[in-house]
Amino acid sequence: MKKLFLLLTSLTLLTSCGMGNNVTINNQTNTQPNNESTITDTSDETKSLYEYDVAVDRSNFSNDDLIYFIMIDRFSDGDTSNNNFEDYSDDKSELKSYLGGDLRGVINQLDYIKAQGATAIWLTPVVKNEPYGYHGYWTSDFESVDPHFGDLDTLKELVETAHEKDIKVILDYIVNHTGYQHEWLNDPDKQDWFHNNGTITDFKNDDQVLNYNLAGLPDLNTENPEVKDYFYNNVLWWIKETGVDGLRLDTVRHVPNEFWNEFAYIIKQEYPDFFLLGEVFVSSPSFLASYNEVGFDSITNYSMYDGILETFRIYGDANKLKIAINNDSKFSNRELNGIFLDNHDVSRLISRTSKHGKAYLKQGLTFLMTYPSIPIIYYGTEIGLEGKHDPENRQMMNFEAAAHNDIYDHYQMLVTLREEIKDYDSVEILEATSDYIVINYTDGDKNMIVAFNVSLFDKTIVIVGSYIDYITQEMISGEVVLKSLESLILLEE
Ligand SMILES: [Ca+2]
Ligand SMILES: [Ca+2]
Repeated sequence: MKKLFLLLTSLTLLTSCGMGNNVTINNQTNTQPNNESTITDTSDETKSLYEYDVAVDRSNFSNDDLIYFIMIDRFSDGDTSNNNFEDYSDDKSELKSYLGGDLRGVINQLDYIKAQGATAIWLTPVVKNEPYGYHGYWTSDFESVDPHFGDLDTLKELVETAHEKDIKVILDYIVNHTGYQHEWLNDPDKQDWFHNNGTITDFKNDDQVLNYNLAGLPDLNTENPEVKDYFYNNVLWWIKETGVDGLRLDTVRHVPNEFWNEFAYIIKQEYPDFFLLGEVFVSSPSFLASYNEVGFDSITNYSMYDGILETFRIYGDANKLKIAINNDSKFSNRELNGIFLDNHDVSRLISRTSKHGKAYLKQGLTFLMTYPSIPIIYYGTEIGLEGKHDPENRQMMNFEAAAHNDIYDHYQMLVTLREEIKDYDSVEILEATSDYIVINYTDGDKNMIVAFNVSLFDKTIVIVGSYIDYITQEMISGEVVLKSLESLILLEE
């Protein structure tokens, strides 16, 4: 087990700031999230900064992992008794209502999930939501499981069963906002738990990004020591109760770094190899990389996502993928970043391009499954589930569609390949034009060449050395035709 490394200098810094009496946690009182706070307030919390040795892999994840991302309500309905509530609208014809998926459904499908090469699942928030909060991001109660999805015991059973199958579990956790109608809004004692600044209108304005309402959702005052205490205790309670292995932190850039820094410290102090994946919905690689120093092990790599989008589409430009790969050097641990083709906030890749969606999806999957980071596969992407904007990108999973499905077959080929290439962690771009890109990976001994032609015309590339085409098992050397809209995976003999 790898340990959390704290730089001695940070401890000195804390002491010199008069903060020797910083965070202390009493394990015994963390059994309920609403217990009286046990985290000692500091005199000047906003200045606290715990430094992490970001070069050290300190989590229980590596780039051998693959995360399968599940929107609980849209995956599998394993318990029809929790589908209908009088106080909710469960209209199955309407994508903005609950459609019946639940934790039991996830448990039932763990073997399918495992067959997708998954070593971990990320679940959309399990917490109780207000009406129409099928996605989980409109919290009405931070301390209970949404009854549409099951209960705490079912969640514990899910984690236990997943662990038996060597699948880790990541919960989605929100501290930036509550649902629109949260009861705290009407509590006279909690008026200073919110910023009350109105909705964000300018995403270039840092004050607005941090302190205004995102999409009108009540923005929590995460500088308020009471709010901090609440969430620091709440998160430890969820981890302890459920035994999950990691968290995907929602809307990270809308909450101050000081909050996350302390949040990460408090978790890692008790669970040193716990995995923290930060959702930072920004393209700048430098900005994304800055979050490693805040305390996140892994960042959703939207810089790479942009490179993928601009490459694998009609009239795409493979130079954009080259730029994104080069920008990955800005991260201190690129290999722990989450890379993805799509998710619940963006169009599915297959539906984004005006033509040849299937071909570009296959190429995108090939890139994702060979590049040395952590692939995040959004449920249904492996079968070519379609959908543009929210909520069309959140259709119900179709397990039957895996049969006679060339995208699924392609994906399964990649799952097998990925097992064989776990040590190919070093990346070099051999050639890139707007039409195609040739990437070399090595394990220090042998090479693997992966090439993509994103143009509508065949191209010829030259391979130096002796290789086997992974798909056809043919010997490849010298000039080779890279067919339009196809990829090549070549393993050195
Ligand atoms: Ca159900
Ligand atoms: Ca905020």
